[in-house]
Amino acid sequence: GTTINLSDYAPPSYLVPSVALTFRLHPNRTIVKAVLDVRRHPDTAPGDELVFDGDGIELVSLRLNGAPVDDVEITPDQLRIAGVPHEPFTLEIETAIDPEANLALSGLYRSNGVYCTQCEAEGFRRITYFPDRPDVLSVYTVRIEAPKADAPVLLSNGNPGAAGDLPDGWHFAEWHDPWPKPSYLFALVGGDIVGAFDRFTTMGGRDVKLGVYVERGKESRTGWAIDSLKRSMKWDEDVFGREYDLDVFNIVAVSDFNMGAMENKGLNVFNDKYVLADPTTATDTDYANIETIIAHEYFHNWTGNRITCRDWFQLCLKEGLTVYRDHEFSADMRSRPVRRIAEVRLLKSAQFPEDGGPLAHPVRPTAYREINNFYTATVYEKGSEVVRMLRIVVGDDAFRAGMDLYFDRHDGDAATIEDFLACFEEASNRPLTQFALWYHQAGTPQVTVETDYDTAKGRLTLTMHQSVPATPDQTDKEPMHIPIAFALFRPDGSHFPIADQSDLVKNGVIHLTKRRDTIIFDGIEEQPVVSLLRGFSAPVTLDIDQPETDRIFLARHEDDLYTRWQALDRLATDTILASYRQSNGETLPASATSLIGLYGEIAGDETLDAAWRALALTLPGETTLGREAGLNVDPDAIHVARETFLAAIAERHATAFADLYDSLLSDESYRPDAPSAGRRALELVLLDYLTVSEADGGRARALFDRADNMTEEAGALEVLMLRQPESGETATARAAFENRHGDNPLVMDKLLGMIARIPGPDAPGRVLQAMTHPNYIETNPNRVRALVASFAGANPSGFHRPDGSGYRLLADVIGRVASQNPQLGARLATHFRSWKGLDAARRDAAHKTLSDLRNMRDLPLDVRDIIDRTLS
Ligand code: HT7
Ligand code: ZN
Repeated sequence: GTTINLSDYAPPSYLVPSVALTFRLHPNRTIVKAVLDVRRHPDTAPGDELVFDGDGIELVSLRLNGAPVDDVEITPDQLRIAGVPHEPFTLEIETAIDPEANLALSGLYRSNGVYCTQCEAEGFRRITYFPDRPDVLSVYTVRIEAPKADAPVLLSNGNPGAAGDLPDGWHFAEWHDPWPKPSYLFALVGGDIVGAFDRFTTMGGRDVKLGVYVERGKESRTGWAIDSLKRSMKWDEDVFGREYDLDVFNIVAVSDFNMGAMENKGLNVFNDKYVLADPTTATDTDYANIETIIAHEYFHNWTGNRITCRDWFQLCLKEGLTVYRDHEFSADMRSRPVRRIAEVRLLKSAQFPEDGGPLAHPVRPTAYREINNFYTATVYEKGSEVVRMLRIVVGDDAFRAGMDLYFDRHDGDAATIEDFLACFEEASNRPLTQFALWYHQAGTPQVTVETDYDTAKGRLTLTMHQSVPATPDQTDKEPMHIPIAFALFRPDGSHFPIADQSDLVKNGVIHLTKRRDTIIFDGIEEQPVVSLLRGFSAPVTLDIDQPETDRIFLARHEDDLYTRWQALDRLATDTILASYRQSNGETLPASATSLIGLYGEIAGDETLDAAWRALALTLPGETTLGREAGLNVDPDAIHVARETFLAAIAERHATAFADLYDSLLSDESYRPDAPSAGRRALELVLLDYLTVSEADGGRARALFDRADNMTEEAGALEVLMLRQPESGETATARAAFENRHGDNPLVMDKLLGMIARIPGPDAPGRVLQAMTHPNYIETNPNRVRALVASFAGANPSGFHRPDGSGYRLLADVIGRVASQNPQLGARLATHFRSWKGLDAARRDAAHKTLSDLRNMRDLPLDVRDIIDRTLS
């Protein structure tokens, strides 16, 4: 495949101001008639040849201004017409496509008998020939025809128009979207689906009809999605002043989907995992995910749809910004520190390893071979962190003014990161040239800090140094603008007041802009405890020379709860890694004692939010520990080290944890709100500790039996499965679970995930065994992700077997999946990304498997691109 470079960007030669599409739906031969109003771009000088994108479609007929076209060339990925007029003209293109055979889930496909589309990034060209790029914006009018029995519901973007019956049991529906949009936002749905409806009145008084459509029989599980949607619409008005702009807003849940959801204008299409919820089938985590993803897609209506991207290099313009917006929404709906902890955990477990490995790329990349491989944690999660930092750098007021300016100035545009940043430069009246490096330089910056306190002078000196590691194609890095929020604590837990120091220290933030800098604080009359990177103010790794007692102090007294968690997490990480280094994880360092005591204090502190306590008691994950362990990592020893520490906490606090656990059990009926979810989270974390030292898993079994909701039912089963995979209690509970939920694939996915996460040498065998289960269907991405991605991504000791069996298993699945669904295959292949950090045996095994994969014939470009970069 060829490489696409940002530097080669040129505006499109032809524009398509309006499109009329007619679909005659058929499972194997859907006919698409496109009538395009085409004109030359006013600022370019195209030749007389018109070149449109296409992918795997059959051209049935072609007319230009009503006449057949002679001089046309069709290649596998293009339609070329020579000698087109200079004046505006009409193209009528008729194509035929096979939705049933479309297992790539891109373009028009069928999911459980429901016709649906997925056009981002380059799926529209699988429907008709078109300039399938985000800077070509068109007004769409759509007519859908289908047999009424197969597809009683026919949906597309925008507002509904005429609808009615046709001969032979067919019917039609028309839709018109007045807002010009790029082709990637086009959507169509047709099927025997059922809608649940509600209304929302916008701040400007527009009455909007809301619909959530699901497969027949699932309509009782739509309530939470609608509730989340209404809260999202209100929040975007209140916080960003953004109002909805159509008469209807529809969401459709489908069961086969490559990602979480898609923000098509007025017609969001969702993976049903992120719509369907009721207390007996969805966990608290499912409820929280649905809330945030519904919000995310809704927020795209302004950040993505009204203002779209000029080209795919600008993907973070809509994704990073929209993730930032959904983070803020969730923080307002729930507990801000608890949400922040979840965000940082995800960033560190998914984005940091990406940024530190062979797949590293800037938030705004400059080259790609396959754009689908750039929907990454870096573009999304780090992209969101960059917006968060931007707000710190310009301040709250200028941030809001900059956003207002952006919405105002670029409404209707296909914009760039430069356009976005210019709005904040103007609103804050300061240059953001150095700040912009966050978009351009890959790699996680490292900040090291030396502290010096002079008692006689009452002076604290911080010497800070930053460096950005080399990443693929970027060796020499410039120093970045790193905002480091901080506080200086007195021994009694109060703060030393901090005066601003021009641009260096402002509002409790150190702005590190040089490679090395020294910051002096005077008037500090006693030795302070320094708290840095409060709220995780920048996505960096921080290394500070700080005594253990100061770290414990922060884990006990930091009054920002996110930052208190961060201090605790750091202590736990250092303790586990010390044990790993000193004894392969068999014994704990002496310093562990006071930290172990602290876990007891925190667990029992009723003044703290239960959700926060649950996170505080959750030890750092093995993936993050492995990354922090450096090179030549042995994931088995990491697993042992974490378990050793966990068991020591469990043993020390056995009685207190048991009493607390008993006090948390509740007879109230299930509610999905944050406080009740927090109570359950704490209960389940404690259950895990208590089960470590139990012989029979009786407590978990008892919770499993009494549970009236999926959070406790699946939580108890997971404790049993992971702690006692071979016990009789586990077998009985698992059989009961399958019996109860065997007909619900989304619930069975939870079981597949548990099987995949059982640690240790037997993991590959167990996963292979689970693949023979009738529920495991390899054309459905949710099934594959639940089993195989959980195994490769969330079970380091099970996946990284030194004999290579885990790698071969993954490679075999990739081989099978890739030919049907290249995007899914490529995503699975990213689980090899950290292979260079492993010990020699594992490295050799991974290298061999990757080389074999690369040699596979007919490997699609998506997968080849990942493998090539991973090996380089
Ligand atoms: N903007 C959406 C991205 C997406 C996607 C990309 C490639 C292939 C399939 C896809 N489905 C959805 C999702 C979002 O970020 O909101
Ligand atoms: Zn998005």
